[in-house]
Amino acid sequence: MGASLGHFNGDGQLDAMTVGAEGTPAQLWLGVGDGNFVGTGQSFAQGVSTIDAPLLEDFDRDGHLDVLLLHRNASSIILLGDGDGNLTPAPVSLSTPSAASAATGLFNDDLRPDIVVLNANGPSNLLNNQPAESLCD
Ligand SMILES: [Ca+2]
Ligand SMILES: [Ca+2]
Repeated sequence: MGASLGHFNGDGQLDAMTVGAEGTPAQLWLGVGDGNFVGTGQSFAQGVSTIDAPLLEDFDRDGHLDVLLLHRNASSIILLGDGDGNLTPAPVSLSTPSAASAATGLFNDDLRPDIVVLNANGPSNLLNNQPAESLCD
């Protein structure tokens, strides 16, 4: 469970990506600037146990913020932002069967944000962000 703040549309107001308790979907809320947020009506990954607050990064480097939803006992997903407050699941499947946590950063010199997954039952692994918008071990 958790929430992460970022700019998902171009209005300059902070928005919030939230994940709830197990069985509830992840949702994007657009900030209106007075402390309130309006739901976009989009929901993702309902029924899947999401471990952490969403990780926000521009994974495909198109200038629009994207989301990693890290799942335990399931494949994690990346949602690609379009800069207008819409998110679309990326056509990649991230196998994270024993994930406990994750972080994103530039782990090699290609300037594409990678993901390191900390596993509960084994060594950590690095998902290297490859040019074709795919992440692989
Ligand atoms: Ca906004
Ligand atoms: Ca992006």
